[in-house]
Amino acid sequence: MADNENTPQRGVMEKTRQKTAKPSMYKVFLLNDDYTTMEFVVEVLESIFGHSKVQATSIMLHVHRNGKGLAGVYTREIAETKIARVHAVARENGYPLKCDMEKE
Ligand code: TYC
Repeated sequence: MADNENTPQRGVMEKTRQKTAKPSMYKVFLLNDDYTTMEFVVEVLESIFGHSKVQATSIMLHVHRNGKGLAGVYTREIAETKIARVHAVARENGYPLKCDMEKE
């Protein structure tokens, strides 16, 4: 009895540690194609991934030359939403631009 009254904090500590576990992170990649314009890819990297014009141009050229490039790293839900936005804006503009994601 006395022992129980003196140690209620243990369970609280364990639960707190479980809830602060870091979420898995996902890399979002942009894929090259022959039809999407360089200007459009730069706009996507600025508007959806928050890169500066200089960063966006550098990433776009990397994708153009290497086939694939890292646009950003996010939690699963944010990564999925960014990919859906890229695909939606690309289709609206008649481009085949594609993204994929990979668990870090
Ligand atoms: N290869 C495209 C062109 O020459 C440009 C491009 C770059 C397309 C990056 C997609 O993810 C991409 N117009």
